[in-house]
Amino acid sequence: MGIDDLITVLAHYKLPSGDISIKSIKGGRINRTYKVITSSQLDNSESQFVLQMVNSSVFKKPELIMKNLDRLISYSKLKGLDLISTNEGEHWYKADDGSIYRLMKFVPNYPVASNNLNVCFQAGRAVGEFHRQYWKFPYEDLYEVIAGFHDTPSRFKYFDSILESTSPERLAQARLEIKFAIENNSLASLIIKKLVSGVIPWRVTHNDTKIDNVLFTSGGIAICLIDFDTVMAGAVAWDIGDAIRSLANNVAEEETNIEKVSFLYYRFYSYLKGYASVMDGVLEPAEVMSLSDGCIVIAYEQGLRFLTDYLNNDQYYDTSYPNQNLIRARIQFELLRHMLVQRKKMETAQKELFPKTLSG
Ligand code: GN1
Ligand code: MG
Repeated sequence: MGIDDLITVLAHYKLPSGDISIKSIKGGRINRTYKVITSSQLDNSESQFVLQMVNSSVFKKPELIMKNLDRLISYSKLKGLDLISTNEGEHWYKADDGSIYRLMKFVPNYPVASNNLNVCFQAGRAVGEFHRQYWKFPYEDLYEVIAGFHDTPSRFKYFDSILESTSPERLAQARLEIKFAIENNSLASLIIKKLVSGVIPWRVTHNDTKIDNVLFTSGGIAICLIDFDTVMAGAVAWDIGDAIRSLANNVAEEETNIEKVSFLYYRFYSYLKGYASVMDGVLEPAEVMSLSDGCIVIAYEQGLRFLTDYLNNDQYYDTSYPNQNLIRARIQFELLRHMLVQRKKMETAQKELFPKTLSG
C-alpha cells in the first residue's frame, strides 16, 4: 500500500485544510492501520484520524463489517468509534481494487499494566458494559462476518485436513503441538455444543476482547471496548475467554520463552468481578457456569489457530520471523495447561461472583 494510494483514498473525505502526514501504526495482526494528522499553520490547529484498510482475505466481504457497524451505531452510539463519512455520505470507501477503507477520529489510549488488579476489574467491567449495551439488540440482524469464528470443532477439522499437505519440515517442527491439539480435541466443543443445544443463549458478542482493545483513561479507568470488526452472535463466555487468555497470562502473546508462561488466577478473578459488577442478575445461570469453560476453549482455539496457520505457511497472521506462529501456538497451549490445573478454582470463583443470577 503506497502513500499515493492512501492520498487517493483520503481525497474522498473532507479533511481539515493544512498539511497531511500519514504514519503506519503497528497493532492488530489483520488490518492495515495508519495515523493521519492534518495540521494547519494558519491557526496552529491539528486533527488526528485513523485510516484503516480492512483485510479482505480475512474478511471475505468487508462491506458486511461496515453494515454491521452501521446497524450497531444506529441502535446505540459506540463510544470507541467515531466514523467519518466520505463525500458520498458513506462510512466506508471502496477503492477500485475492491479494498474497503474507513476513517475514524483518533481516540487516545493510555497504557495500563495488566498486573494491576484494578485494571483487570476495569477491563471486565468494560466487556460487561458492551454486552449490556446490546443485550436487547436482535443478534440475528448481524451478518456473520467470519463464518464459524468460534466454532472450534470446525477449526479442528480444518487443522486436521491440512496436515496432509503440510511440508514435512513444518510437521516435524510442530510435532508436539500437533499431538497436544489432537489429545485435547474434546475441549473444542465445550461452548458451541451448549449454544447449539440451547443450554446457553446466543448474544451480541465482541469476539476480540483482548486487553489491547480496551480504552483506558490516564487514571486507569476503562472507557470502552474498541475494534468492532468481529461483533457477531456468540456466547458471552467466548468474550470472557478471549480477554482472559491475553490478560491472565504472565507473559504477552508474543513471548518466546515458554517457561515464563503461567495462568494468573487473581487476574481472572478480578476480571470476572468487574464483569459481574455489570452482569450479575443479567446473565442466565447456565451462562455464568460456562464462563471458565470459555477461557479454556478460547486458549485452546487460539493455540490451534496459530498452529494451523504455521502448518499452512503463515497465510493468516502477520509474522516477522520464521517460526513465529508455532511459538505463538506453544505459548497458548502452555497457558491452557496451566488453566486446566486451576480449572476447579475458576469454577468456584464464577459461582461466588454472581450471587444474584445464581440465587434468583
Ligand atoms: C486477530 O488483528 P487483531 O490482533 O485484532 C484475530 C483475533 C485473534 C488475534 C490474536 C479477525 O486480531 O481473533 O484473537 O488476532 N482477529 C481475526 O492476536 O481473526
Ligand atoms: Mg481485531
